[in-house]
Amino acid sequence: GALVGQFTIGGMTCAACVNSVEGILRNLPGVKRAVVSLATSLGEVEYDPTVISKDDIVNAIEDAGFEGSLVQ
Ligand code: 9UX
Repeated sequence: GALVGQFTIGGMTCAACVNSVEGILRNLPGVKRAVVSLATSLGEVEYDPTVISKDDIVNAIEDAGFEGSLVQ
């Protein structure tokens, strides 16, 4: 089944950054839901682990120009 991962997303400075990161995450294959907060620099992503990994999600955040890391 789907898992939920929490990620820190550094480098977001305005609401458009949030929309951009959410759009990137939601367009990834295997991602079902993504919610990003500017106030906390956190993103919550519901994903299918048979399609995409946590590392893939971190890499997508990085490729978009932000600093992504996994929250344990
Ligand atoms: Mo706002 Mo974010 O002008 O990459 S869109 S800083």
